[in-house]
This record gives sequence, structure tokens and C-alpha cells, in this order.
Amino acid sequence: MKTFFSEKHRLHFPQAELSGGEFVTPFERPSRAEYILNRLRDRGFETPQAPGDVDMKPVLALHDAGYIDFLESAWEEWKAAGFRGEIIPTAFPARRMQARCPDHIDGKVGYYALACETAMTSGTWEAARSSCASAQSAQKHVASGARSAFALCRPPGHHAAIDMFGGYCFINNAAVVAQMFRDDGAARVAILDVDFHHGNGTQDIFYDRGDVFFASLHGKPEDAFPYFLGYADETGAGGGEGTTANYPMPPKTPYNAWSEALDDAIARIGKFGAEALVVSLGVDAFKEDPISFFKLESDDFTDCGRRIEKLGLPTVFCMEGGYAIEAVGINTVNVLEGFEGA
Ligand code: Q9C
Ligand code: ZN
Repeated sequence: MKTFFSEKHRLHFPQAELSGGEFVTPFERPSRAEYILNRLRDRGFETPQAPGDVDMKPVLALHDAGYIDFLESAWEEWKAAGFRGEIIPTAFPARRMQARCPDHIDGKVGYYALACETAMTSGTWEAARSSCASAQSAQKHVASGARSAFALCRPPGHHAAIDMFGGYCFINNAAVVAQMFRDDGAARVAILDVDFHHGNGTQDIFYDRGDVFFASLHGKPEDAFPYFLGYADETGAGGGEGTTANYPMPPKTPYNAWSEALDDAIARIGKFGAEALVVSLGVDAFKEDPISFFKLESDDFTDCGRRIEKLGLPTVFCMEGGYAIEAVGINTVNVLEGFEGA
């Protein structure tokens, strides 16, 4: 399997994440990519290919134009306002307030944020574009006939909604890949999100579309980030009714229960008639993940890859979360090896 990766991910390295009332070193940090790269190399994968330039057309087809403008200019505006730290939202359009975008950058950041753990810095926008570019190069490789490809995306993407960043995500890479498969002529595309967290952004983008099926396995919203989406009764709307499938699961969920949900999601995707598959590949369902609560073992990820392969679809894997950093490489590559028949 070919892999795609941009060194520009390093341009996104905020120093602080607000967690439990403290500023800590962000869980989503550049070294995560190193562990994955090392493991890919150790297991005999070809050297990852650097992506081409990002194509903003499918990005703008899914994300709000004002949101993309905001991401592009946020750092300059933040500096111009005289702020000295990293960009962190502090005020939000909460219940019964106006949903109008303010002019001041401090207000704009809150308007376009869904949470405040994710700081932005000078290089964040360029890194987010390069992450999306890796996903796009992987899609092009598969669209031109390869069975599968892996995009080592950093920053990740599945929390990025139509017009909101957060949960470490800015551009929804997996959604962009799905859209590109549609644009290339696939009538129906599926996105399978196995990251521990609900893929709220992906769900938001495709909620009323019947051409893209979205399935997510995740910690139940009563107990887990992003808290405000991902219930089982969210099944799509309008033309998309029935094309969203959520599998919220409780703390300590082991692989036997998790894999039942996986099999159900896979069966639904098969019945839907998807012609291409995008996997939002987070490995934070691992038992030792520091911010998650499922109990998957490293070998379970190999089995997960095997089950996904049985769909027989052209498949693009986009890296999402996973924070037990030394195991992130092992668990990620296990999924890819399982898929490839190891
Ligand atoms: N105290 C992804 O896995 N909450 N994003 C962190 C830490 C945010 C996860 C809580 C988790 C975001 C792509
Ligand atoms: Zn996650």
C-alpha cells in the first residue's frame, strides 16, 4: 500500500492545550507522525510520498467560505489585535445568543470554534492544507486504480464541521476524499470512522446527503468528547435520512463488543452500495490511550483491518487520532497490514 505524508505538518505545533483546567503539552503533537513513519519503515512499507498542492475546490464545496477565510487570516488578525499568545477561543455563541460573526478576531475565533482545546499558531493553516493535500494525493492514487492508500494526515480532520474547528481538526480530510470520489463518478461513497471520538464534523457535512454514508464507532456522547453529537438516534435528515449510523459505546468497551458494531457498520455500508470507502483511521480506541476509554489491544487493530478489507472496496485511509504515542505507530500499521492480508 502506498502512503502519503507531508513534512509541513510540523508547522502546526501549539505549545498549549487546555485540559482539566491546566495548560498541558498538546496530546496531538508532531511526534505522533514520527512514530507512525518509523513503524511504516520497520514493517517494509515504501517511503511515504510527498503530496502535490492542495486543491481547494472540494474543500470549498464542503466547508463554509467564511470559515476558510477565517482559518487563512486568523493568525495575522490575532497578531494585529495585539495578542501575544496562541489563538485560543474564549467566548462562544451559546444558547439564545446571536449567530452573527463578529468583526473582532477574539469574537470570530469563538464563532468558528466548537471547543477551546485546539490552539492555532502561525503555521497551523499551512499544516492543515498540507494534511488535506496528503489525503487528496491518496485519493488520486486510488481513483487511478490502486486498491488502497494511506494518508498520514496531521493535523487530523474528522471533528472539523462545515464552519467549525476543534478537537485538533481544521479541514475535514476524510470528507474531502469522499467528495473527490463523488466528483470522479462514484455514485455512492461511504466513510467509516473508527476513531474513539465521534466524527461530528463528517456527520455535519453529509447529514442531509443520500450519496455519502457515514458510520461512526465512538465513546457515547454522555461521557465523551465531542459531547454534543453522536447519539444513536441521529440517522440523517431529508435526502440523507438513513445514511448516518452512530454506534455510541460505554466506558471499558472491549473488542468483542466493538467489533460487533464494526461488523454492523460494514454490513450497512455494503447494503448501501458504496463504490468507494474512506476510513477515518484513529487508533485512540486502544486500551492505553490517555484521553479515551475503550479497551482494544494492538492485535485487535489488525483484525479490524481484515474486516474492513472484506468489503472489497477501493479504500483511502486518513489518519485521525491516537495519543498513546509509542503505540500509535504499531496500531495504525496493524490496521493497514490487516487490510493487506497480514
Ligand atoms: N483532556 C481526535 O482524536 N478533548 N480528536 C481532549 C483532553 C478533545 C480528539 C480532552 C479530544 C479531541 C482527532
Ligand atoms: Zn479521536
